[in-house]
Amino acid sequence: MRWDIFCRVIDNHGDLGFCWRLAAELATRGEQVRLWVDDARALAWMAPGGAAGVQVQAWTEAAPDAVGEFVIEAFGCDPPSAFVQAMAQQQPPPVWLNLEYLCAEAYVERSHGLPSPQASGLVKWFFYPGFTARTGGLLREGGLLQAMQGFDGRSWLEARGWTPAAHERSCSLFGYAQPALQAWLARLAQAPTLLLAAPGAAQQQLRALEKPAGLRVIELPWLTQTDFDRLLWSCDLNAVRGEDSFVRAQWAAKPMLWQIYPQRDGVHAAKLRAWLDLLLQGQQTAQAEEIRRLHLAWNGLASWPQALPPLPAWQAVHEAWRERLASGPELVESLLAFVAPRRLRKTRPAGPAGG
Ligand code: TRH
Repeated sequence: MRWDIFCRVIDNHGDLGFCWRLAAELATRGEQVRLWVDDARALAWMAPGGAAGVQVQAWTEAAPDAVGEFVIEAFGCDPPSAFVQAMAQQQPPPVWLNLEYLCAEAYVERSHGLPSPQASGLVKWFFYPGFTARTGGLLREGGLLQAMQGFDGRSWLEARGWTPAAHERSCSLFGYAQPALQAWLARLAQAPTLLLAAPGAAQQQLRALEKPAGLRVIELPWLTQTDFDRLLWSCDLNAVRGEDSFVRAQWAAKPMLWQIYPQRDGVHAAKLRAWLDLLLQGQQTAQAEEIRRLHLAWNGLASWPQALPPLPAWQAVHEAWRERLASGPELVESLLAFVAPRRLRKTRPAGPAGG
């Protein structure tokens, strides 16, 4: 089947990073994908080899020569109107999905799979990724968990010259600039640590900060998505951000800190708490509270604890969480199951209703 995926790069790299993974995974399962994107530059480092079955197309307002059986607009990005007109003229019309941002809040279960009738006569379906059985789930490529199991992280780091000394632990950092960074460096330096700083705002901020004794910093270049995953598998601790690296760190199941994308109206605080509630559900231990507090501190929502939770206990929380996630829905499988029965429906007659 042919899929058209639309992606607008709003800022940073998560919009394209997620859409690329989705496109590549659909193609791995034999689907043909056109990825329409308004700024594909980051693919040069994220996915320099491309993927068989995925065609990257520059976003255009021109009418398309053809429309696929399935159309995904990522994160409500509004496909061009000429494309939507072409969709409305196709019989049967394509199944059109708005694939939303990842969020752990309860509204996601209520909204997942709802139809939104459009003025064009088409129906747009809301499709939500998520962490629970009543959502679309998370992207998890076939073989991902097995690939991690046999992976020798130390050799991988060594081969790149990012070797932690025998007494050092390793921590990756991919983040936005933020006031809490200095406090995090102080907590990290309580034990000898090699900090592997990914490019971007946090790496730049780091340059100007005082490095406590016990902390060694290496600045990384942009890695391919595949290598970025391997970095997360290899480190003892991962600090990630946004949406896609956040998901990948959960699959890596090492102790992790999530820097949520900060929103001006502050709604990100509730989103962070909703995820922490799921992660720590049923865990009454002191470590669970420490993990919660650390996340709140990292996101500027609480004061800092004196020290980090012991890494083995922290890791056990994430291993248990990964197991729960792995028994839940996988995003591409959910998508395929969702669109199949909707494909042969006719458009509703064009009417005045908008949506
Ligand atoms: O870059 P992000 O902050 O992206 C997003 C966007 O800001 C988006 O608008 C916002 O809504 C969303 O966050 C919540 O973080 P994210 O989502 O982790 O995306 C980064 C991508 O870059 C991800 O696909 C991993 C990839 N990456 C690499 O491939 N190599 C690298 O070296 C690094 C550091 C990242």
